[in-house]
Amino acid sequence: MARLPAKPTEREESGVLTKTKAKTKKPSLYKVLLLNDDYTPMEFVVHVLEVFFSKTREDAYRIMLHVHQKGVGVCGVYTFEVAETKVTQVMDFAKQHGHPLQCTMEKE
Ligand code: TYC
Repeated sequence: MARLPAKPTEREESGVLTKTKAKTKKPSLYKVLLLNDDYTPMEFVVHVLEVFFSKTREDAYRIMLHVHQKGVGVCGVYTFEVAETKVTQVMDFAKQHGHPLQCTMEKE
């Protein structure tokens, strides 16, 4: 009997209809890190965490204090382009306000 054309994922080989599943790859994830320094005001770092990383004031304060005490801390985990954008935004914002705050990213 006549059959409608196979959909893109279907193939007919020797009368057997095979369907290959489209392969998806999970994107690599990147941690965005804040580094401690002696000059950036604590309140500025809390503000950065609230505005650019959507943290509550409580979480922002906790992360800021962790960075202050340990030297480095994670602000969030994102795909490459989002992480890169956050780093650029934070670095530009800190520079605009004359603070030496450093923000980097590293593969998870
Ligand atoms: N160490 C800074 C101070 O005492 C505060 C600070 C916290 C700076 C976190 C940067 O990523 C940072 N004013």
